[in-house]
Amino acid sequence: MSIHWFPGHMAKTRKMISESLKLVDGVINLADARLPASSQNPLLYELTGHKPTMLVLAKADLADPEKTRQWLGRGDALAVCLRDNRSKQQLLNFVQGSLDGKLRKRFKRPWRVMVVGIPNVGKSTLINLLAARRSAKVGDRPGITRTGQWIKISGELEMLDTPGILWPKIGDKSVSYKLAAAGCIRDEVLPLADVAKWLLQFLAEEYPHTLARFERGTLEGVAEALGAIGKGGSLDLDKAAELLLRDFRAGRLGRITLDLEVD
Ligand SMILES: Nc1nc2c(ncn2[C@@H]2O[C@H](COP(=O)(O)OP(=O)(O)OP(=O)(O)O)[C@@H](O)[C@H]2O)c(=O)[nH]1
Ligand SMILES: [Mg+2]
Repeated sequence: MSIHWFPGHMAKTRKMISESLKLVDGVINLADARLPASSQNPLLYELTGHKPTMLVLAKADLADPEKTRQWLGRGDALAVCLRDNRSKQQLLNFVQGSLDGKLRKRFKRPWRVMVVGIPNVGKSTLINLLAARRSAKVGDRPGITRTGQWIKISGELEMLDTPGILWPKIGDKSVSYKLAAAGCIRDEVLPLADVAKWLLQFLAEEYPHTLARFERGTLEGVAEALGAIGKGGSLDLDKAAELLLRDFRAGRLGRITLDLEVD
């Protein structure tokens, strides 16, 4: 199976990112701490590779802290919870430490940083946190930001919010399931029951304690436990999948990282 998921606005965004690169001093590549590898878009590295690029992992509050520590040990990156105000100073320090102040002084203008990443990782939330106001629209599903938007953070820093993009063809089946489980691919693209079954199998292997309340760790067990009952009293597995994924995305199953390999 491979997902062809590159709607028109993503192609337009790719062009917009390329054209905006000459205006910026650096790029924040925002990934999801639950998917430190799978949420890094190879296409974005291709586009922005020649600019100073800072890797930030958002949603660290939802990820397995031990796994996050391992990923951070691999190189220069910052993991944060963007819903926590204390992340603001950490982010500002990280950006400042990564950019070359010479350029800014020479042109006597604020630093300009572009924020890129796959859909729903928190790009607009990051910008709102730094700006300390709700300048960019955010939402808990992919595809909220539709066009580029410059936002003034301070007299010294401006940021370009961009719509999330995926890469045209996701070949690896487990990467597709991971992205879908984390809410980075629209729920209509893959059958939710398949995504939920993949998640249940992963959890049974890696985080079995999170399934204790679901008998047998099956989707049927989830339907029974969460009361997903359809007409005539039969189990509604689509509803069960939706409820399971909602709980996973909100962190109600615990702190879980879906990418395991650290090489
Ligand atoms: N728990 C948690 N939720 C977060 C964090 N960062 C963002 N979110 C939530 O993730 C969802 C998506 O946030 P957005 O800022 O709209 O994501 P985006 O990357 O701009 O998404 P697109 O514009 O669709 O590409 C929202 O519901 C945010 O509240 C975080 O660090 N932790
Ligand atoms: Mg956005």
